[in-house]
Amino acid sequence: MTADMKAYAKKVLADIIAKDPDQKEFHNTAKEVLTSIIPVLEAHPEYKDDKLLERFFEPERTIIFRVPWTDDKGELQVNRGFRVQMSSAIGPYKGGLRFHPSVNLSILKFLATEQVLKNALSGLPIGGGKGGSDFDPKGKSDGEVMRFCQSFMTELYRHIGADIDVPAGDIGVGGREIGYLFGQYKRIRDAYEAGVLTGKGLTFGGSLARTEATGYGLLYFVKHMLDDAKINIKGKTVVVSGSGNVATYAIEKAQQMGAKVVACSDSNGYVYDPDGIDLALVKDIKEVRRGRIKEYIKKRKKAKYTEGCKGVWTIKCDIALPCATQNELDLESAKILVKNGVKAVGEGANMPCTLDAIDFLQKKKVLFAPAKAANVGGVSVSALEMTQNSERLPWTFEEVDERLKVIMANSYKKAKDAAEQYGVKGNLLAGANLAGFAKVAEAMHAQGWV
Ligand code: NDP
Ligand code: 2IT
Repeated sequence: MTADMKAYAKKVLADIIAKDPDQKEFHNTAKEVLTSIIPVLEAHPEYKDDKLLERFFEPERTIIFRVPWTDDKGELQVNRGFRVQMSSAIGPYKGGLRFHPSVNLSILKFLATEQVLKNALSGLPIGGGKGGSDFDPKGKSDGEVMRFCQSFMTELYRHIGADIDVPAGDIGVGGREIGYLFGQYKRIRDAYEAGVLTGKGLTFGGSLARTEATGYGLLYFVKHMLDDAKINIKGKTVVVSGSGNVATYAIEKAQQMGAKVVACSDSNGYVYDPDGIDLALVKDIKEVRRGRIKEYIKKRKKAKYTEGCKGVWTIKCDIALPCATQNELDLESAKILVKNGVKAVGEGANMPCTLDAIDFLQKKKVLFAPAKAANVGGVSVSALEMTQNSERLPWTFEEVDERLKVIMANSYKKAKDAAEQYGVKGNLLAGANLAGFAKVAEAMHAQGWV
């Protein structure tokens, strides 16, 4: 039986690669998931007849569209827009929009697949999707971003809805972009359908604590993992990559928990501050002025800036939190972290560690918190935002934060228990894949061959 299901998974992976040979990021996700979930297939041989894996890795729908917009000089620009509606097995498609020049179908299929499993782990009724554009918001005026968002929504609106598909933010898409997207959606639909997007401003249906949710949730998860290993986070040295939404609130919660965060970065380079990162300064540079992290050293004399983001992992730390982007922590970086005595790695970004880096960290007994379980806080509070929109009642910050804590505790427990149940004790990545996949597969099986 084992050999049978292994052969089935292997064939599915080979077919995925043969069908779309250029989609490297998607192949990586498929490989990561397929190597973990064999025990679920063995427990359910009927899934093979269902062609469950073939269906799981084939998006229900992929939408690709033209996004023409006018820049401040009056010149026409043309970008490409995407929405990958991966799975509606357990709820409406749910997942962020990414605006970054690197965006392509492979990256979005990888992110959408991760989202399906992550959303299953959230315990909330949300399916999985992801979208975005190769538009680069960097250096664009507010007017240009607004016109881009309006054009993007002029196509996307027909594919989304509170019970259909609910986009939110991701890299390059924050409160400003969601505001512009919502305004255009409302204008086209001529109806106030607040639950169509999440991450909205607090004056028009947004949820308190959504901004903080991913970073805070990551720390709640990491703390459970450390507690189990009898490691106290207080006084520990932390390195965070990125300085965007996830990184900022990971730093904030780590500091509140008594850890010392000594570094953060952006796509140009990283800052090391031996006195601990001044978060108010980071927020002012990144959230208010939309500047570069390099500017940090103008105000903090002991801090040092280094060009290139990979070097951030050469800083000695107890806990490393990659919160920028995929594949940013590779085997070489993992080896340096281990040499420097790292005790735990928690993924805030989606798949920031390469597969060989994860393998190495796990072999060296470094505690490893996988993205799909550890960064589920963001999408979970998005789902709570949908709930508040449906009941037309806003909740307090404390109420949302309390629910977030419960969700993160459950996500940790589900990954841990599934790992134990299926004989891979301590491997939270395998546990997260097993728990997430088991739920989605059960729903797919129950709904027949669709
Ligand atoms: P932001 O756009 O707010 O921040 C992204 C940060 O990462 C910035 O500091 C950016 O630097 C840096 N970055 C982006 N691309 C690269 C790159 N190619 N190389 C190095 N650094 C890079 O995005 P978020 O904080 O929202 O997202 C960060 C990660 O977390 C992503 O992987 C996202 O998918 C994931 N995530 C986000 C959630 C959310 O709720 N927002 C939820 C769960 C996961 P620069 O300023 O130079 O662009
Ligand atoms: O990767 C993610 O989970 C997100 N970008 C958040 C998605 C959401 O719908 O809030």
